[in-house]
Amino acid sequence: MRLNDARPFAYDFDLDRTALVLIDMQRDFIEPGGFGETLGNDVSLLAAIVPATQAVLAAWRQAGGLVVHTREAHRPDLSDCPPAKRLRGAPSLRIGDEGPMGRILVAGEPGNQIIDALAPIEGEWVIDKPGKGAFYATGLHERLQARGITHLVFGGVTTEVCVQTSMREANDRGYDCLLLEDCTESYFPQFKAAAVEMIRAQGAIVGWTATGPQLMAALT
Ligand code: C5J
Repeated sequence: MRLNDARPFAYDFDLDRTALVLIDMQRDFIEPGGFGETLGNDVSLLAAIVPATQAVLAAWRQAGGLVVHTREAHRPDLSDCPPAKRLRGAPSLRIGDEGPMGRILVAGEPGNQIIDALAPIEGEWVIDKPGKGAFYATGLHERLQARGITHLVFGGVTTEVCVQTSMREANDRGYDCLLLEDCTESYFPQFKAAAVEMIRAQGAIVGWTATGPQLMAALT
């Protein structure tokens, strides 16, 4: 398959060797009362990408492609949360604290679930990651290798933090990565714009960018 409208140039992919990776579309970031809001952010900005992401997810499922969902999640004893991560800054609630949706960024808590609109279905992978990147301490690379995956199409939040970190990790491991611009968002629009630009700069130094409708057109 060829996505002619991708930037900075066409993106070729084989559906059997490509996974759609949705980063951290969990209640902690997208709904009020979670980690995103404790940091002082307006979470409604992130909720705006849900319809576009739902459309791509439906088309990808229809085409039969592999779907990977990630969640930023720590063990309940926080043994995988470095103090440097937990204690930095002055959020109103820290990782592990009890919030309106349960303990912040802790696996199994209500706030840690993928939002209902994008809930994983049988056969899709759900990767809990203690870091910002999807490849740190998750075994994701080994699973993708075993499945023969060479290309990754990314959406999710936030663009400049967990999405960009995951794309850079993937790029260094040899994957050809594409970011769906309308399926990713930041609490800071200027950070999203900069991240999108830097990903595709210098001849796709981190990867390609395109929109959900452009990808869906290539799938048909
Ligand atoms: C952040 C994420 N921003 N999923 N996490 O802390 O981007």
